[in-house]
Amino acid sequence: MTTNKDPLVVKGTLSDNERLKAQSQHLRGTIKEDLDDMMTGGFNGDNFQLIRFHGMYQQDDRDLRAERAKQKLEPLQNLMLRARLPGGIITPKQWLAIDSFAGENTIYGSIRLTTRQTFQYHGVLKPKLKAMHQLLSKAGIDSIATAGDVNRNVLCTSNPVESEVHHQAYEWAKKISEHLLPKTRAYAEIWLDGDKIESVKLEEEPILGGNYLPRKFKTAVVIPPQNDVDVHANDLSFVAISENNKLTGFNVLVGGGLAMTHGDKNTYPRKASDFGFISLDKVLAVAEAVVTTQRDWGNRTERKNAKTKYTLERVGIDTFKHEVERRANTEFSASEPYEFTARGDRIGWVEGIDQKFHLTLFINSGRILDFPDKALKTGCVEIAKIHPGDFRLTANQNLIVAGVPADLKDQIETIARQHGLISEQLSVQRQDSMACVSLPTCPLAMAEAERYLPEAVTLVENMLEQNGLSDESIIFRISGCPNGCSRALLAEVGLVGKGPKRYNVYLGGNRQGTRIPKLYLENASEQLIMSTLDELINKWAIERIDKEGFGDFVVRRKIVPEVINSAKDFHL
Ligand code: SRM
Ligand code: SF4
Repeated sequence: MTTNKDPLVVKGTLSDNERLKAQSQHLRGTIKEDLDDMMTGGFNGDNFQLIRFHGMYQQDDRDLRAERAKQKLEPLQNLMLRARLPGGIITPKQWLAIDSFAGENTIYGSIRLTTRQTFQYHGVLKPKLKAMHQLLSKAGIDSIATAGDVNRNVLCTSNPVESEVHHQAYEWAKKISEHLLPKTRAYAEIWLDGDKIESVKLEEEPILGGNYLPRKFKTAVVIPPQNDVDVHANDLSFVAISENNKLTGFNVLVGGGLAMTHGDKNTYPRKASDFGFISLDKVLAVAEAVVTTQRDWGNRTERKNAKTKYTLERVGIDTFKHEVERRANTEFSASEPYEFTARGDRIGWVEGIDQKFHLTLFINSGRILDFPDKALKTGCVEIAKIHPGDFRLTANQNLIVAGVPADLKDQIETIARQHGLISEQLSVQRQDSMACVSLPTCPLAMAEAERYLPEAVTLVENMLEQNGLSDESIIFRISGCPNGCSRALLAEVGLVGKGPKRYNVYLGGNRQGTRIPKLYLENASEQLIMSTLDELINKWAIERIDKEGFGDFVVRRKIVPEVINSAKDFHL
């Protein structure tokens, strides 16, 4: 534990979130009482923030705001729920339970797969919240710590093919998730009618601390050569190192993160720093040490600078690393070699080493709903009814039907086709494109993302086709604001919302997800963006060397300067 005298603790007035966490009685606040307040569809005072630690965000439909205001109605308050699914794996039985709530019980009726391998319900009304948590709990699912200043849903490469290492790595993702969870019984008490404990003062949070973390914290387990989880978006990543199909340990990466504020040079995306290799017996101790070091040294006065990436820049990478070694009672050895080659999912069927088959379904922006032309939600239910394996949610917002025995393969494929879950027309460009939720539900959105993506991708597809590059793709991502939830700041072309129909355009990330892109167009209209991309794609088609990716091309040709140390050169 550090003390106030520790020179590495940022002095100053604590942010208001610190007060509310301290006064929350271990995340209880008055959420329970608030549930009975039917004067509002939302939560009052501090509870608005505290419900996030329980996996919920208060929202309203921004498309309807102006009209309701005209009618002198308050915004239609509702809740978004984000579940906790370490590694994104669930059983068909769980899928059926999830589905049974989404339909009639939510305003939007969808199951939304997220960029962090879980699902969200949008538009749950307050009176339905408790029933929702109880239904999920019965299915073995909770939403503890999927938001708020805690360690969030732990990612794990959703690779069902090299299944021996996958299984071992996935077990670690689950263990890390459990180890770093808040210990408070608040969730069980409020949502599951769990017994109230005698004195919350006695409840301890040995890892997260009474005031929890200074800011959200994200962890991933990755199995090279895939980088589907985008390690550089995470505060802490474990890179699986294996020998003869047996996991031997992990390289540890610390301090990645993507969010920034437009024009604020004190905020920037950052690649994670390599700390070195650890053996398996040290995983939990190192995870805990990274979290507690960030807990004690992270900036609690300025939330914009509170994430691990800023702590690392402020105290120095070596200082942070040595503190982790001290706390974990270990030393990192030199990192083991590994290479990332791709980030996308392998859409379609692949055969695993266990003679089982795995079908990756491309889900446009992760939105599972019965659309007029394709009943995706019903299709998933029909598959779940007969599927003996499991489902895997990917960090690219897709869904894997994993572990299908050979004799069920045709039947599952037929259902998927009948419901529009498989399409012959799916280009590699669409597979490699991604958007965050944005409007209408996200309160922070500045421009469209999910709703603009299909049209934007069609334009990019046409440009590729006109240049004889139909089999090629560009990692193309749209985020509705600079928080970058679709990881646009690790894309080869990243659009980041600036205002209605206006985006900043970042170029020069690479296909492996190991380079931050650079600002190329500021506050550009959709038209300007597309005409600029048209010119650049043409140049790329003519001047590329071998199979050079678009991001590598724009950096080599100095169309944008390479971002090497983003703390210094991202904004220049
Ligand atoms: Fe995110 C906030 C959606 C992945 C960085 N994110 C939000 C909120 C909750 C808006 C809010 O605070 O009220 C969005 C809800 C929209 C909605 O209506 O659903 C939201 N984020 C999402 C999801 C659903 C996007 C998606 O299309 O899939 C992803 C849910 C992940 C999950 O299951 O946990 C999602 N968010 C990300 C990622 C990508 C990642 O983690 O791999 C990032 C960038 C990586 C990073 O953290 O640096 C990301 N979201 C943020 C931030 C900026 C944090 C920061 O460092 O400043 C915010 C705003 C905040 O925390 O203050 C934010
Ligand atoms: Fe909302 Fe911005 Fe995240 Fe998109 S990037 S979901 S607009 S917070």
